Amino acid sequence: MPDDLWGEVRESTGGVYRVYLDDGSEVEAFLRGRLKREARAGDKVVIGDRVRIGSEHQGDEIVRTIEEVAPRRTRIVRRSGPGRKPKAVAANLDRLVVVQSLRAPDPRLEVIDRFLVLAEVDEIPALLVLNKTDLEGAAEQADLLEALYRDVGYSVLRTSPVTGEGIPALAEALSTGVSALVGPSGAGKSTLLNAVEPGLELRTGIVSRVAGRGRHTTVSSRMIPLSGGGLVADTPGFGDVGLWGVGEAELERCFPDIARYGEGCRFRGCRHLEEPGCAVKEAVEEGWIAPSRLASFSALREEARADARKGRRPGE
Ligand SMILES: Nc1nc2c(ncn2[C@@H]2O[C@H](COP(=O)(O)OP(=O)(O)O)[C@@H](O)[C@H]2O)c(=O)[nH]1
Ligand SMILES: [Mg+2]
Ligand SMILES: [Zn+2]
Repeated sequence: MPDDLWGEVRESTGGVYRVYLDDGSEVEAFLRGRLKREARAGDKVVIGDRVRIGSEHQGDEIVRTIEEVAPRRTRIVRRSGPGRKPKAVAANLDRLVVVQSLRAPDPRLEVIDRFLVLAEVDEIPALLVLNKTDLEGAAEQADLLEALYRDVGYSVLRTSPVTGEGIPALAEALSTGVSALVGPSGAGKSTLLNAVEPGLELRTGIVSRVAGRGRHTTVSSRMIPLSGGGLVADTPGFGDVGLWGVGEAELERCFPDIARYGEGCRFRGCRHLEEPGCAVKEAVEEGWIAPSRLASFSALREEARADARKGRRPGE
């Protein structure tokens, strides 16, 4: 085997990495040296990373190690608490699917906006999935949300694993590249994946969350290949990624609707609060921007400012 092989990390469990090599074969590899020290410091090799694999004969065995990590095209990061360094959970994603239920639990616009910001900050295309269309009152909710987010510029899908609505369309959307489903717990992410890929049998509902928290459970992240094409990143870290704060300077471009009108404000650096000649405020009053979007933007900006005051570096 030549010494210089590149591949993609498809699974990571307690220091063992399953790597899918460019020649189509799969190997298990470990970290050592500098990469191992960096991993201990929180700078992990994650699923989706492109890595160079070296191999060494030890007796009869071939030991493979990750020698190098290619620069990431995109990455999803998560903060575990105030002041903590953001940690990558997945790299080189092509698409973020933001899943929100229309009922049970009811949708929260600020939560949707946070997940969309997560996609925008790393320039990962986002798709909004409105799930549980089978529940009572869901249709009215869906009409409102779909209009709101289509106007901003996002693709929106309505789904229900119960009736099968939107499942072929979701499979089609996932059929190229690497996607990740994000969104609040209970929105139906695992149920949707099970519907797209029968036989996958991801655990769903509250029971699995409790079981997954067991102290001795080995936490693993993996990429699931779909039979219709495409891969889906499945990592336990996605549940709370939405809480990650984005720096104030980056925030406006993460709200395409606000950024679009913000160029027309009289003052540069307008915060779209009470400044005269604010084109964003005007657009909200005239119905071009949803009030909820400006509210989310303002809330996230306040968070970013509070973080900056605490001396925490915005972003990564
Ligand atoms: N009525 C209804 N229930 C759903 C739908 N999708 C998921 N659920 C239920 O919602 C709960 C949470 O789903 P789950 O997939 O575990 O959510 P996750 O936390 O986002 O992975 C489970 O009890 C599912 O059976 C749907 O479209 N309609
Ligand atoms: Mg789940
Ligand atoms: Zn303004």
